[in-house]
Amino acid sequence: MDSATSERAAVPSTARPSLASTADNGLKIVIVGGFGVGKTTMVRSVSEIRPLNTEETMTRAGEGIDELADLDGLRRKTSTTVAFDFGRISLDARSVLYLFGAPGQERFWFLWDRLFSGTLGAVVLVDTRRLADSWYAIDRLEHHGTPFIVACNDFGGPVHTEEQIREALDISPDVPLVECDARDRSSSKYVLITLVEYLHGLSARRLAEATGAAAPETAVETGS
Ligand SMILES: Nc1nc2c(ncn2[C@@H]2O[C@H](COP(=O)(O)OP(=O)(O)OP(=O)(O)O)[C@@H](O)[C@H]2O)c(=O)[nH]1
Ligand SMILES: [Mg+2]
Repeated sequence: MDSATSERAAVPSTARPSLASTADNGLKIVIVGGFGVGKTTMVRSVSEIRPLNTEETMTRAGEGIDELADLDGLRRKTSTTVAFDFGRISLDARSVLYLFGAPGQERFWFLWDRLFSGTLGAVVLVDTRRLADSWYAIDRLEHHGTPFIVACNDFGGPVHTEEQIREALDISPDVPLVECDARDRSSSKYVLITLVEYLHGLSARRLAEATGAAAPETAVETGS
């Protein structure tokens, strides 16, 4: 692999805000999902540092996914993630998310289990035209006991009801399900905030169960 650096960085390379000294709450978040659902796009759109991407030109090893080239949004896709994407976003003065975008092609799935190590939560990015492509991601997250939310990326596909999507993905009613446009920073940020609030709620509930106390309401500040 000759380059691990994004050629299409979300921010100019000169704009690299240093981490606030008050940031003492670092959370590792993984963005997973099937081939070409927009994982790299989401890391790029939301990262406040120039994201690390490990994109390589798709080769014959991509055979078997060629039929996807007819789908809107994937026609011009010529590269694929071969290791992972990395980015960072500060949610508030204390909370920083370290974002890892997983590779989507099946031949790189062996990397996922390593990527999940130390992960507090995950976003399962979904193209609603290809819901079954997300099954493996959900299966692995459940295997690892990693909490996740589902974000339906807007490829202009057929509109499904929330119930239809939940049923197709076989996810519990507790798992947040949101819509997004991975190309849009504020939309991607909303997805991440939804995940962090979900994680806060889960840990508050676990603490309350352990101590017998009522779980407090939790919310994350949303600076732009
Ligand atoms: N229409 C539309 N296109 C999108 C959206 N998000 C991403 N795309 C396009 O979809 C294609 C695939 O996006 P990627 O970010 O490379 O997807 P990926 O999940 O990282 O792909 P792999 O790493 O190869 O699995 C790109 O051409 C994007 O420009 C979206 O919300 N809407
Ligand atoms: Mg990618």
